[in-house]
Amino acid sequence: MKVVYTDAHLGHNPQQEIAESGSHSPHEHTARAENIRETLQADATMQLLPPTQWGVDPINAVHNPGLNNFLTTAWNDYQREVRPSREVVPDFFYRPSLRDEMSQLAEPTAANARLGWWCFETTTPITEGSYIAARGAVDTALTATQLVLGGEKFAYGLCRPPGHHATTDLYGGYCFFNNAAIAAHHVAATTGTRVTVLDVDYHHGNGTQQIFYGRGDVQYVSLHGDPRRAYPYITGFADELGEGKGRGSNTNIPLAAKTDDDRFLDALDKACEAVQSFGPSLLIVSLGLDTFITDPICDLAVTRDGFTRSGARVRGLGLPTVVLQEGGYDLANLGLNVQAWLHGLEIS
Ligand code: OKP
Ligand code: ZN
Repeated sequence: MKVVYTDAHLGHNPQQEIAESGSHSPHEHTARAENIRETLQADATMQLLPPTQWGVDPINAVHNPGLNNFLTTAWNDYQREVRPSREVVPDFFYRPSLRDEMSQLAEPTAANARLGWWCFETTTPITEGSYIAARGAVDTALTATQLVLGGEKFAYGLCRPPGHHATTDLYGGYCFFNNAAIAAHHVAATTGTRVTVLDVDYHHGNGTQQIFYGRGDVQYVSLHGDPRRAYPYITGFADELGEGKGRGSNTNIPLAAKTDDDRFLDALDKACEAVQSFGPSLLIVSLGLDTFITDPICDLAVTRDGFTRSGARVRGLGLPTVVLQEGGYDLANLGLNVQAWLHGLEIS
């Protein structure tokens, strides 16, 4: 299988994560992607190649162009205008109800205010090279997608930072640009055919759901920790089915804590049935390995064998498939888990 990778991700190099009323070393860090790269590089069935450059148009086709515009200079603006800091995190969030009964504002001009305008939470620091890294992840997703459009049955994009929490207007949840949504829109827009994003990360892809919620040409199907207990809390409920033209093209399958291989595969069966009835021409998998039994921030109980079985189940759909990296935080097992999933897809 072709594996798209760029070392541009190394530029996004946070050393802290502000969460749970404190600060700790970040769960989402450079070693994650390096561990995956090393494992796949040592695998004779995998061929690494760099992404090509796609520019900002595919990003601005999905996101508010103001988001890219902001991220381009956010780190530098903050250094100059607020204070020198290797990592930049908002300390004020614009919430529209602050101005209930009043007209809503346009984007503010102060660097600190713009941070809280474009970001929804505190765990996604901007470092000096974060923008370059985020662009590299989008290029990686689009290059892997192009390989599949060009006739490869499967391709894997080693995207870092991940993408599925980024909405039309907002970054957060370790995500700047929604790599999978940008790839899915690119396929729908350039081929005129239906596309599905199947999201098997532990966390609900609130961004991907939001971006396609009103569209009938891109389906979103997700398995995830029940938002009654799991981040991002505000989306991922089973009754969110899409709206307008998108009615029926959104499927959420929330999972109980300690869900094991057999129960996860049962849920994946249901997800695959939804994919089959939508009838896409191409599948994009948002691949998170944070459903793993020893993941440090999640509470499911999927094993490596469960990942191989998951890949094999997705192979059973018989669709050209682009696999894009999202989460997974058990560093010692991450590369091996990605490899197991991809072997299930390609070899089983
Ligand atoms: C990104 B991906 C909860 C902290 C949550 C953000 C998690 C982002 C996960 N106390 N921090 O979906 O793996
Ligand atoms: Zn996740």
